[in-house]
Amino acid sequence: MPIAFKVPRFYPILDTALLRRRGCAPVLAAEALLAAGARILQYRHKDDWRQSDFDTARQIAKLCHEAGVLFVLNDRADFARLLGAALHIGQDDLPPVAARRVVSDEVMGFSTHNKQQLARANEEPVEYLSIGPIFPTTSKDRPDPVVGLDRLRELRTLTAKPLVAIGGITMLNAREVLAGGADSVALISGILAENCDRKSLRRTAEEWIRLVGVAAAPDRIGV
Ligand code: TZP
Ligand code: MG
Repeated sequence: MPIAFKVPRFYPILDTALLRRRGCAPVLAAEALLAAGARILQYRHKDDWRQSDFDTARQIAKLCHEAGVLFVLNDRADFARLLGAALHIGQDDLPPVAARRVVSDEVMGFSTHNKQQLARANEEPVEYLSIGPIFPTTSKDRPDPVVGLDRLRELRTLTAKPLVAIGGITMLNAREVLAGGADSVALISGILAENCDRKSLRRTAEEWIRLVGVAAAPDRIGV
Protein backbone atom coordinates (compact mmCIF):
# COMPACT_ATOMS: atom_id res chain seq x y z
CA MET A 1 0.00 0.00 0.00
CA PRO A 2 1.43 3.43 -0.89
CA ILE A 3 2.35 5.44 2.18
CA ALA A 4 1.54 9.09 2.82
CA PHE A 5 -0.78 9.49 -0.13
CA LYS A 6 -1.95 13.06 -0.64
CA VAL A 7 -5.07 13.61 -2.67
CA PRO A 8 -5.03 16.51 -5.14
CA ARG A 9 -7.44 19.29 -4.21
CA PHE A 10 -9.23 19.29 -7.56
CA TYR A 11 -10.73 15.83 -8.09
CA PRO A 12 -12.74 15.64 -11.33
CA ILE A 13 -14.97 12.63 -12.01
CA LEU A 14 -16.03 11.59 -15.50
CA ASP A 15 -19.49 10.12 -15.02
CA THR A 16 -20.40 8.33 -18.23
CA ALA A 17 -24.18 8.69 -17.80
CA LEU A 18 -24.00 12.46 -17.34
CA LEU A 19 -21.46 12.81 -20.14
CA ARG A 20 -23.78 10.94 -22.48
CA ARG A 21 -26.77 13.09 -21.49
CA ARG A 22 -24.74 16.22 -22.14
CA GLY A 23 -23.31 14.91 -25.43
CA CYS A 24 -19.69 14.94 -24.16
CA ALA A 25 -17.18 12.36 -25.34
CA PRO A 26 -15.35 10.91 -22.29
CA VAL A 27 -11.91 10.80 -23.95
CA LEU A 28 -12.19 14.39 -25.18
CA ALA A 29 -13.28 15.48 -21.69
CA ALA A 30 -10.32 13.61 -20.18
CA GLU A 31 -7.92 15.29 -22.61
CA ALA A 32 -9.30 18.72 -21.69
CA LEU A 33 -8.99 18.02 -17.95
CA LEU A 34 -5.42 16.81 -18.34
CA ALA A 35 -4.51 19.79 -20.50
CA ALA A 36 -5.87 22.06 -17.75
CA GLY A 37 -3.56 20.40 -15.24
CA ALA A 38 -5.71 17.94 -13.27
CA ARG A 39 -3.55 15.56 -11.18
CA ILE A 40 -6.23 12.93 -10.53
CA LEU A 41 -9.12 11.72 -12.67
CA GLN A 42 -11.87 9.24 -11.93
CA TYR A 43 -13.89 7.23 -14.46
CA ARG A 44 -17.36 6.43 -13.10
CA HIS A 45 -19.50 4.03 -15.08
CA LYS A 46 -22.63 2.91 -13.27
CA ASP A 47 -24.34 1.07 -16.15
CA ASP A 48 -23.48 -2.44 -17.29
CA TRP A 49 -19.99 -2.56 -18.75
CA ARG A 50 -19.60 -3.19 -22.45
CA GLN A 51 -16.36 -3.72 -24.29
CA SER A 52 -16.54 -0.13 -25.53
CA ASP A 53 -16.76 1.22 -21.95
CA PHE A 54 -13.69 -0.75 -20.97
CA ASP A 55 -11.87 0.46 -24.10
CA THR A 56 -12.74 4.06 -23.18
CA ALA A 57 -11.45 3.51 -19.64
CA ARG A 58 -8.27 2.01 -21.07
CA GLN A 59 -7.71 4.99 -23.37
CA ILE A 60 -8.17 7.44 -20.49
CA ALA A 61 -5.93 5.33 -18.24
CA LYS A 62 -3.22 5.56 -20.89
CA LEU A 63 -3.57 9.33 -21.23
CA CYS A 64 -3.35 9.69 -17.45
CA HIS A 65 -0.35 7.40 -17.26
CA GLU A 66 1.47 9.40 -19.93
CA ALA A 67 0.68 12.63 -18.07
CA GLY A 68 1.75 11.22 -14.70
CA VAL A 69 -1.81 11.66 -13.42
CA LEU A 70 -3.52 9.25 -11.04
CA PHE A 71 -6.29 7.39 -12.87
CA VAL A 72 -9.04 6.08 -10.59
CA LEU A 73 -11.68 3.58 -11.56
CA ASN A 74 -14.97 3.51 -9.71
CA ASP A 75 -16.43 0.29 -8.26
CA ARG A 76 -14.60 -2.38 -10.23
CA ALA A 77 -11.55 -3.84 -8.52
CA ASP A 78 -11.12 -6.40 -11.31
CA PHE A 79 -10.99 -3.79 -14.06
CA ALA A 80 -8.79 -1.50 -11.98
CA ARG A 81 -6.30 -4.32 -11.70
CA LEU A 82 -6.38 -4.95 -15.44
CA LEU A 83 -5.74 -1.27 -16.08
CA GLY A 84 -3.17 -0.75 -13.32
CA ALA A 85 -5.52 1.88 -11.98
CA ALA A 86 -6.33 3.20 -8.54
CA LEU A 87 -9.73 2.12 -7.24
CA HIS A 88 -12.60 3.95 -5.60
CA ILE A 89 -15.18 1.78 -3.88
CA GLY A 90 -18.41 2.45 -2.05
CA GLN A 91 -20.33 0.91 0.81
CA ASP A 92 -22.01 -1.64 -1.53
CA ASP A 93 -18.92 -2.74 -3.42
CA LEU A 94 -16.35 -5.39 -2.60
CA PRO A 95 -15.25 -4.49 0.97
CA PRO A 96 -11.89 -2.70 1.21
CA VAL A 97 -9.98 -5.67 2.65
CA ALA A 98 -11.13 -7.89 -0.23
CA ALA A 99 -10.58 -5.18 -2.84
CA ARG A 100 -7.07 -4.64 -1.49
CA ARG A 101 -6.27 -8.25 -2.36
CA VAL A 102 -7.24 -7.54 -5.98
CA VAL A 103 -5.44 -4.23 -6.54
CA SER A 104 -2.63 -4.89 -4.00
CA ASP A 105 -0.49 -1.76 -3.95
CA GLU A 106 -2.61 0.73 -5.90
CA VAL A 107 -4.22 3.73 -4.24
CA MET A 108 -7.70 2.97 -2.91
CA GLY A 109 -10.46 5.38 -1.88
CA PHE A 110 -13.64 4.55 0.01
CA SER A 111 -16.97 6.42 0.05
CA THR A 112 -18.73 7.26 3.29
CA HIS A 113 -21.94 9.13 3.95
CA ASN A 114 -22.26 9.58 7.72
CA LYS A 115 -20.43 9.53 11.03
CA GLN A 116 -20.67 5.78 11.63
CA GLN A 117 -19.39 4.89 8.16
CA LEU A 118 -16.54 7.37 8.37
CA ALA A 119 -15.40 6.15 11.80
CA ARG A 120 -15.42 2.55 10.54
CA ALA A 121 -13.76 3.46 7.25
CA ASN A 122 -10.89 5.06 9.13
CA GLU A 123 -9.77 1.54 10.11
CA GLU A 124 -9.83 0.21 6.54
CA PRO A 125 -6.75 -0.35 4.34
CA VAL A 126 -7.48 2.60 2.03
CA GLU A 127 -5.45 5.73 1.26
CA TYR A 128 -8.28 8.25 1.28
CA LEU A 129 -11.94 8.57 2.25
CA SER A 130 -14.76 10.51 0.69
CA ILE A 131 -17.74 12.00 2.47
CA GLY A 132 -20.96 13.19 0.92
CA PRO A 133 -23.25 14.39 -0.36
CA ILE A 134 -22.19 17.63 1.26
CA PHE A 135 -25.01 19.45 -0.57
CA PRO A 136 -28.00 18.20 -2.60
CA THR A 137 -26.93 16.52 -5.84
CA THR A 138 -28.64 15.32 -8.98
CA SER A 139 -25.67 13.26 -10.19
CA LYS A 140 -26.28 10.24 -7.97
CA ASP A 141 -29.21 7.84 -7.85
CA ARG A 142 -30.77 7.60 -4.38
CA PRO A 143 -28.23 9.85 -2.63
CA ASP A 144 -27.78 9.57 1.14
CA PRO A 145 -28.94 12.44 3.35
CA VAL A 146 -27.05 15.69 2.89
CA VAL A 147 -24.09 16.04 5.28
CA GLY A 148 -23.83 19.84 5.27
CA LEU A 149 -20.92 22.05 6.24
CA ASP A 150 -21.43 21.91 10.01
CA ARG A 151 -21.33 18.13 10.09
CA LEU A 152 -18.38 18.09 7.70
CA ARG A 153 -16.37 20.11 10.25
CA GLU A 154 -17.37 17.64 12.97
CA LEU A 155 -16.67 14.53 10.88
CA ARG A 156 -13.27 15.83 9.80
CA THR A 157 -12.00 15.18 13.31
CA LEU A 158 -12.70 11.44 12.98
CA THR A 159 -9.92 10.69 10.52
CA ALA A 160 -6.42 11.77 9.62
CA LYS A 161 -6.73 10.13 6.21
CA PRO A 162 -7.10 12.52 3.28
CA LEU A 163 -10.79 13.44 3.07
CA VAL A 164 -12.51 14.16 -0.24
CA ALA A 165 -15.80 16.04 -0.13
CA ILE A 166 -18.39 15.28 -2.80
CA GLY A 167 -21.93 16.20 -3.74
CA GLY A 168 -23.35 19.49 -4.96
CA ILE A 169 -20.01 21.28 -4.85
CA THR A 170 -19.83 24.35 -7.06
CA MET A 171 -17.44 27.25 -7.55
CA LEU A 172 -19.63 29.20 -5.13
CA ASN A 173 -19.33 26.83 -2.18
CA ALA A 174 -16.01 24.99 -2.77
CA ARG A 175 -13.91 27.30 -0.61
CA GLU A 176 -16.25 26.78 2.35
CA VAL A 177 -15.97 23.03 1.86
CA LEU A 178 -12.18 23.21 1.99
CA ALA A 179 -12.36 25.57 4.97
CA GLY A 180 -14.61 22.97 6.61
CA GLY A 181 -11.72 20.54 6.62
CA ALA A 182 -11.95 18.69 3.30
CA ASP A 183 -8.61 18.09 1.59
CA SER A 184 -10.14 17.89 -1.84
CA VAL A 185 -13.36 18.55 -3.76
CA ALA A 186 -14.72 15.85 -6.08
CA LEU A 187 -16.92 17.07 -8.89
CA ILE A 188 -19.20 15.49 -11.45
CA SER A 189 -21.55 18.16 -12.81
CA GLY A 190 -19.26 21.01 -11.70
CA ILE A 191 -16.60 20.19 -14.27
CA LEU A 192 -18.93 20.19 -17.24
CA ALA A 193 -18.93 23.45 -19.14
CA GLU A 194 -22.08 24.72 -20.80
CA ASN A 195 -20.69 23.49 -24.10
CA CYS A 196 -18.87 20.22 -24.32
CA ASP A 197 -16.14 21.35 -26.64
CA ARG A 198 -12.52 20.90 -25.65
CA LYS A 199 -11.86 24.59 -25.13
CA SER A 200 -14.82 25.19 -22.82
CA LEU A 201 -14.09 22.08 -20.76
CA ARG A 202 -10.47 23.07 -20.40
CA ARG A 203 -11.37 26.61 -19.42
CA THR A 204 -13.78 25.39 -16.74
CA ALA A 205 -11.14 23.02 -15.31
CA GLU A 206 -8.57 25.82 -15.31
CA GLU A 207 -11.00 28.00 -13.41
CA TRP A 208 -11.45 25.25 -10.83
CA ILE A 209 -7.72 24.89 -10.43
CA ARG A 210 -7.33 28.64 -9.96
CA LEU A 211 -10.03 28.48 -7.30
CA VAL A 212 -8.96 25.48 -5.23
CA GLY A 213 -5.41 24.77 -6.39
CA VAL A 214 -4.27 21.59 -7.99
CA ALA A 215 -1.73 20.25 -5.54
CA ALA A 216 -2.45 18.18 -2.51
CA ALA A 217 -3.20 19.93 0.74
CA PRO A 218 -0.26 20.19 3.15
CA ASP A 219 0.10 17.56 5.85
CA ARG A 220 -2.66 17.57 8.40
CA ILE A 221 -1.22 17.94 11.85
CA GLY A 222 -2.89 16.95 15.08
CA VAL A 223 -6.05 15.36 13.70
N1 TZP B 1 -21.40 10.51 -4.10
C1 TZP B 1 -21.96 11.33 -3.23
S1 TZP B 1 -22.67 12.67 -4.00
C2 TZP B 1 -22.18 12.12 -5.54
C3 TZP B 1 -21.51 10.93 -5.39
C4 TZP B 1 -20.95 10.12 -6.48
C5 TZP B 1 -22.49 12.85 -6.80
C6 TZP B 1 -21.67 14.08 -6.98
O1 TZP B 1 -21.97 14.74 -8.17
P1 TZP B 1 -22.08 16.34 -8.29
O2 TZP B 1 -22.61 16.59 -9.66
O3 TZP B 1 -20.69 16.88 -8.13
O4 TZP B 1 -23.04 16.80 -7.21
MG1 MG C 1 -19.32 2.07 -5.85
